[in-house]
Amino acid sequence: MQTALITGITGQDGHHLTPYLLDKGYRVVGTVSDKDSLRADAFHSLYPDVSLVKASLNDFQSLISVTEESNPDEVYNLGAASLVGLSFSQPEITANSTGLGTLRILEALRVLQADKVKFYQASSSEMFGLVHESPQTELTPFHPRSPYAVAKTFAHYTTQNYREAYNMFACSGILFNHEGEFRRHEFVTRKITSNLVKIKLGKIKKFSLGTLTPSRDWGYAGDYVEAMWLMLQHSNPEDFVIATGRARSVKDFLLQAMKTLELGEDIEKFVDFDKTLTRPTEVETLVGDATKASRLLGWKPKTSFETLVEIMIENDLKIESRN
Ligand code: GDR
Repeated sequence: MQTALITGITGQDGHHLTPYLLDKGYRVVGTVSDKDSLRADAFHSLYPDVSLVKASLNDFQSLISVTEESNPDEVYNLGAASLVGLSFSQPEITANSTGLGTLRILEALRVLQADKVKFYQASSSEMFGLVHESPQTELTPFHPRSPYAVAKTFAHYTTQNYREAYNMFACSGILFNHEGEFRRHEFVTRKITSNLVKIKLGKIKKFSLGTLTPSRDWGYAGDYVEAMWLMLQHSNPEDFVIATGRARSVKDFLLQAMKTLELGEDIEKFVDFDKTLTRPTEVETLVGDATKASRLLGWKPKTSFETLVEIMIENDLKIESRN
């Protein structure tokens, strides 16, 4: 039986990757931090077969212990301080867990001479930032625009360096925005779907957003975790862009969600704008070219933009109708 160790398992991607790996017959071990006990309990009730172990990307010793004890075949480093906007007010916390955290877990694997372990790093399209070309590929230069993106870029290059210096099977998936029913409410897509559902049910009248103009390449998280696994089954450790190839603005997402809920097209009726929700340096448009993943891994996104919005709305309708 293969063992997978997942850092940050209680996050969105952990919720999708865990059942995917359990279905394939893996033993799954996940790290949770001390502060996460509520999320850990909720996760445990969904997946009682998963072992949850206390460990932190900020604590090298805990990473040594969890790696030694779980003896994994594959490590998925999904843990990070993942809120881009928040990273501007918490740059050091972000650099520590998102950047140095990756270094610590790679170093734990190196020190333990776990050189047969395959390592997946959750890299981010945010690294492209102020884009040098469109669409972005594995060869597009990085130009990070937030403390979060700077930390992810450090982690990306660290993964590449451990691959080259120590011959480790270490690779990065450069994932563009991926959303779904497990998305946290702080991210714009979930903020939109959950608040529009509350409006539909008569619980609130309006909500606030920062800006409608940025565009993102939005896919479904359930499709993207398959790409993570495929990367670790590939013959060589390489980096891959994972994206749908289509950019839509925050406004497009909002209008699609309003359409799904039959709320019309009058945005101002439901949305206020709040400057404090904007970022000092914004990333205007990201759109990825996943040709390499399609060619070498046979990976393609399966879920359309419209279906993604529907999945999120239906999930929020279920939750909000219960409360
Ligand atoms: P992002 O996701 O920064 O792309 O990073 P987010 O949903 O936070 O923002 C997307 C775009 O929407 C704009 N926006 C707002 N964002 C939030 N959160 N709240 C608002 O009120 C709001 N109004 C407008 C943002 O400015 C931005 O342009 C996500 C995360 O999952 C990262 O961890 C991951 O690495 C990348 O995607 C790929």
